[in-house]
Amino acid sequence: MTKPLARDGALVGAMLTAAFIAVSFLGWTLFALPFLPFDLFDWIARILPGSIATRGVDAFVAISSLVGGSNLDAAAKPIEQATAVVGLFLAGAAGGGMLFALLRLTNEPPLLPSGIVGAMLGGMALVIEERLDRIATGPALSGPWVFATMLGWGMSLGWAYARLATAGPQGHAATVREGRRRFLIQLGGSTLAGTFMTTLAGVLFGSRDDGLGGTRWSDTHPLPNAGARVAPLAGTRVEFTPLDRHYRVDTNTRAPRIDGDQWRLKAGGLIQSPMAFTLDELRQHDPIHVFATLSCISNPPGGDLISTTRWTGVSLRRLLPELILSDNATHLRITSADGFYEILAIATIRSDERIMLAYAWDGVPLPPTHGFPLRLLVPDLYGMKQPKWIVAIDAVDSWQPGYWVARGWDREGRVALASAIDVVNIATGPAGAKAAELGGIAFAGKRGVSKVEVRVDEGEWQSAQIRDPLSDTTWVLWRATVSVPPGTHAFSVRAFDGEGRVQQENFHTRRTGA
Ligand SMILES: Nc1nc2c(c(=O)[nH]1)N[C@H]1C(S)=C(S)[C@@H](COP(=O)(O)O)O[C@H]1N2
Ligand SMILES: [Mo]
Repeated sequence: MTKPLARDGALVGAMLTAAFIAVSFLGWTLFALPFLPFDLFDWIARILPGSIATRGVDAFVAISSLVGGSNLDAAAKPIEQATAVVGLFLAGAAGGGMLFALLRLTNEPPLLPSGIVGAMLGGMALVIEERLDRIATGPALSGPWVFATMLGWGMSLGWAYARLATAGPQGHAATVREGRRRFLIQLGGSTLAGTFMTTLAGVLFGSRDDGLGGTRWSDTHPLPNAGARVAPLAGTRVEFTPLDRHYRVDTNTRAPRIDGDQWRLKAGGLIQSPMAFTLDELRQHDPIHVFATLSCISNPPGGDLISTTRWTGVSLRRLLPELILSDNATHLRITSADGFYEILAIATIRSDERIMLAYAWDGVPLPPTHGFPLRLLVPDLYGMKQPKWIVAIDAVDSWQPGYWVARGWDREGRVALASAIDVVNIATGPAGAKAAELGGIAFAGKRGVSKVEVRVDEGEWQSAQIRDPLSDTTWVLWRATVSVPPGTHAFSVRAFDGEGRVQQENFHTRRTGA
């Protein structure tokens, strides 16, 4: 018997891993079973040392802007998901090679050792899924499914090894090679067809519910700045972001799914006695509504990781008395279902009634991707400080770094002055004179934007008109008209905040000509 090569193992591993991914995909889309490629990726992202994790985020933002231009948001998750799938595929090919190398060392029937390897990998997969809380919160068969698919992967490799070892009449090198070639082609053909069919079935029959049902508040109400004097220049991004276009950033290739009936907000730590709130109990408090712009600290100048909507929830300041805090409590530690957490000073909560536990946006419940059932909203801070999928609040007696702060990001997370040019239109007037119309946004958190200026190339800064914002915690839309000589120019923008400070860095520049 001539033993199959490690190289054959890599090839078989690639084929069977593709099939494995497709079958897992089907289980996920049809039955919400754990999807190992994504979960493995999320787990690795979580355990990586902070410096590598933050560099990874920067790399993903850079790749997303290469692929999506200023439509970072649309590109980001698919790129992350593709990386997860391709990564597991490559690992599967390498694993197949290693398994064949291992099988070559023994003369045992390959099914037993490959079954043991499959079972070991299945056990590791179970531990990872358990860490991510996917087994307990998933459907009943989540654990057996993860284990069985992994075991199946290992044993099919053993089976393929046995088939290759006995391909063709023994002893004739040429016929053995021919027999192996035929087997590999057959296996390749059937795994390819199987992968294609299961993926297609998953795409066709999987539920695609984005959880944004119901009548939106904005469908039936005028926006608070409906009477604003300055109209947005056509081509400027939408002032009130449609919910399905609100950017999304989190450390999960797929969002945690929480059962709203089972869910409780647990309060503990330095409070009189532990408490638990149901969603309905939170909804029974007088709601507050805040128009706020949320931005990711990783949003590059001109990027779309920034959005604006109307948030609804319970003001944390009004909820504090119910918790009956101990005298030494100084901060709240807010924990999410995905292991994310942030620390918020109680003094900060007392200083701003708009800080809320939000359960709705634009009049409809939060969807799973944006934090269902409950998230924190702090109007002046970057998204990194605002946990989604909140499960617990604990009063503590000292500041601690939050999830991203522990990984090296800004401690305070207050939004910096930001401005962007969304559109430049150049028109030729009488006598060949050219005028450029520009429009865009500027944001300074609750400091507000007092002035916006634009310039052409290295020319003088010229002031833009500012449209009344939706509230004093949202971005402003601005527009400007400037005259330009013929040719291509670099248009830049800068903003001033309500305290008169001017933006010093991260200028957005667009180069265009006519
Ligand atoms: N639980 C949890 N909350 C989270 C995150 C996360 O990874 N996990 N990411 C934060 C970051 S970095 C941002 S920018 C905002 C984005 O909120 P959005 O996806 O609703 O726009 O969520 C924040 N809340
Ligand atoms: Mo973020």
